[in-house]
Amino acid sequence: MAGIDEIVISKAIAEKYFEKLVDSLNSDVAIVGGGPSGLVAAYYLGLNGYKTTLFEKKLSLGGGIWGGGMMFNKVVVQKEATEILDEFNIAYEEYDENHFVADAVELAGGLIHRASRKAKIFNLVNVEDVMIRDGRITGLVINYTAVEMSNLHIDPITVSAKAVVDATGHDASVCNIVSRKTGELEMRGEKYMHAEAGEIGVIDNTSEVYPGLFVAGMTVAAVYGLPRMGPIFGGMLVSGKKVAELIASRI
Ligand code: 48H
Repeated sequence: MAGIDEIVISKAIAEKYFEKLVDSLNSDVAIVGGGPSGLVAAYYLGLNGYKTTLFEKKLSLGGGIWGGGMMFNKVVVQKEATEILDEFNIAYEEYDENHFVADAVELAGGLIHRASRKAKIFNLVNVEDVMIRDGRITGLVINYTAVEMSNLHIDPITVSAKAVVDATGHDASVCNIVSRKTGELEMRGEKYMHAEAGEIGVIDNTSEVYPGLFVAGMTVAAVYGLPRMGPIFGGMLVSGKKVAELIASRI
């Protein structure tokens, strides 16, 4: 343990962080939100060679996974999503032929681990606006979450991307901004609970909703007016994989 130097530690952190930030100013894909759909999308896009950056406003990634249902930290997925759990090496057990159970902490940790190997991840960064040129999203406007929380008047910075994914869950943050500022994206609003219809709807409607802007996960329900599904996460995982495939076919 000899030779450790506080200033070298500080320099290493600052240098490597800003190296990552500068490198991420231009990405193929920028994902907003580090919940299940965003993490799966980040993994598959990175795996397929797309330069991918993910912004998460909170300290921890994982979104709504950690608490399972009502803080019972187990999550349910359907059979169609188990191949994604296998790909991420996440354990699960069969509850019956339609329902499989995984540990919420392992699911969150496993998704974060693999996604962070394939994409550049920034936590504590809030996406507060978009850049638009000629009717197409060309990037994001970002600021530290602490700036928003402390209500300081500090201007944001910008990053560019060929495609943006709104994976911000119930908030549908990016879509709401685009809807409000362009008037060209209708937000139908998430509906009542109907797990099966919600799951199918989210997967089927994972799509490009505005030129350059794609939706995955619960944001799909907010845009398309679909039912919610409660603590079943297979649709989120499959939607994340689908958006990655969709983007790969477009850029
Ligand atoms: C940066 C942001 C911003 C922003 C939000 O909520 P999530 O887990 O999202 P999904 O869609 O991958 O998964 C949804 C699932 O967790 C869920 O809530 C389900 C299945 N509910 C069903 C039901 O019936 O209730 O993650 C979204 C992430 C969060 O970590 C946010 O902090 C983050 O996006 N986020 N990050 N900039 N402007 N807005």
